[in-house]
Amino acid sequence: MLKYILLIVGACGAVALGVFAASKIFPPATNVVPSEAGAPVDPDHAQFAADLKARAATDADLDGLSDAQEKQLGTDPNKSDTDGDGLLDRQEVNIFKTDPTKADSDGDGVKDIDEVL
Ligand SMILES: [Ca+2]
Ligand SMILES: [Ca+2]
Ligand SMILES: [Ca+2]
Repeated sequence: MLKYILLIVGACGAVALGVFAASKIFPPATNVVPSEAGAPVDPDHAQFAADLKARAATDADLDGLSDAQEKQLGTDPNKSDTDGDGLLDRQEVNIFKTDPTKADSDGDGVKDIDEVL
């Protein structure tokens, strides 16, 4: 009986030693961040996702105009292209100076995107 107990204790010791050795040979990766699902993800991706989430808190449609700016401008804070003309709200306001609520700002029958590009 003692022989079997010693055999079991010896086997457990060998396994413990093996696990210890493996942890020294293959240390846990330090450059990965566990995802919500438990799978490791690229830290750059994790940072990008965190930045995007932070940005979405103030710019729901991620069009580059904050929800507050969109409220002031009369554009849809949940739609990146309020008038559906193919130009983002931010592009119309900051770059092309067209009306982000009208697909044809000057009413000449030609859509803004065809006039500015
Ligand atoms: Ca927005
Ligand atoms: Ca918008
Ligand atoms: Ca537009």
